[in-house]
Amino acid sequence: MTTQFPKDPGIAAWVLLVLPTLRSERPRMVSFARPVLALRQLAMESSAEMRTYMADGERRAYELGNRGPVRFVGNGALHPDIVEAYWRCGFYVFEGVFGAEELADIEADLLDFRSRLPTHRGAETDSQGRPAIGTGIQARTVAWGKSLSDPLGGTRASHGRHPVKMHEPQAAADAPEEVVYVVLGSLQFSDACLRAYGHPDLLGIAAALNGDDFTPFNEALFLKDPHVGPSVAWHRDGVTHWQSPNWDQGSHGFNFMGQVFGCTPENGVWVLPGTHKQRDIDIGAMVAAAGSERLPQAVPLVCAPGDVAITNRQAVHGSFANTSPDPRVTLNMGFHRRSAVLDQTGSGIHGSVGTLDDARIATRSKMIGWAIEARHQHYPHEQRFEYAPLRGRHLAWDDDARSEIADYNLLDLSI
Ligand SMILES: O=C(O)CCC(=O)C(=O)O
Repeated sequence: MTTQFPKDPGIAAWVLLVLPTLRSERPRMVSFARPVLALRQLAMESSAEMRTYMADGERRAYELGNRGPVRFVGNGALHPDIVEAYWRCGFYVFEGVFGAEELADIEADLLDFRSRLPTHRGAETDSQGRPAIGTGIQARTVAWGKSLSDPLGGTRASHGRHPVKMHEPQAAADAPEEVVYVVLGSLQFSDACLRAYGHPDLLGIAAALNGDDFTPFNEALFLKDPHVGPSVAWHRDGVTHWQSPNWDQGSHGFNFMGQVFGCTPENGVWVLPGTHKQRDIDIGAMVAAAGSERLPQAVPLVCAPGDVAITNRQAVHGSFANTSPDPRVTLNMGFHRRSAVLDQTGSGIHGSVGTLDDARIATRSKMIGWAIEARHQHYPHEQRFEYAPLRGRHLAWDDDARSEIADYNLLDLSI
């Protein structure tokens, strides 16, 4: 049996089971009951504490010894120092993965991408009157949040995995009411993102860490625009294997986080090193013990343009609202071990609820083949990655493939 893009049988279940919980993701409204002066003082105090926290976190991040260029040793294995540092910390910063040519390609493509976003929540057209990104797509794509808000913390969204609301700084009076901060299923909207997904070093790392038969998870663009980008409250990503008898530190896979403009403590993701090794964690209790959402041992991902961080999905992580003048655009690309996914029930956080059987995995994994081919067309002299599950099979990247990938993220392998 083959599973087809995009009409997965699980869509009905997704609409029934998951949509209602998404609708309940209403941000809690900030109370304006306190006197304005008191609010201002609070903001100033917290910004001074925040600056100290960020400086301390950045210093600790550089002390971890988990950054450097991609290095392979014989037979496609990742350099043992990288493997050790990744498993010790739960993240690693690969420096300089995207070179200047590729970064220019991605930036140009993303300019076009942004011009195709809907004009406001619910709009079906972009500012030029064209059908906007996400129009006609059944899967979740464009997510909106209020400027500098925390859309997820303290809500039931995504199985309640963001238990604590982050501080919501006051946005400027002329800030937009709402901004796009995530676009899911991004490979169907951006050829440059598809080409980046086929990067041989990234796929080589996925094979080295998750096995040659690794599978996709999902892909997304995180947009943290200067002075308005919302936060993503502390959470860990996995929902399926916490109680599995053979659970380990890699059971819920990892996300690559490719940085187009780099990222800083102010606009980037923060990680609590080592938490990917812990089965049980109470984020609410950690925040209560810290007295604020500034978790004391957390460190920021600090990246230059072209760096790609890898973050274990089991590690506690999150990002603060972006009050800085610097934009962040992250290409998220997640991968799993096949054994962690096979015959599990999709969580519905990404993609439809349904059994992640061989057929669904095979269909979803075709994105890797198309990405390798799309990349080869653009960078013909680069050694292309050979993806073991598709060995001997050629997937043409052409107009037929392009129409086939509409709604591909209904099949995301979400565990
Ligand atoms: O990019 C961010 O701000 C958050 C990313 C994240 O939480 C994730 O990839 O799970």
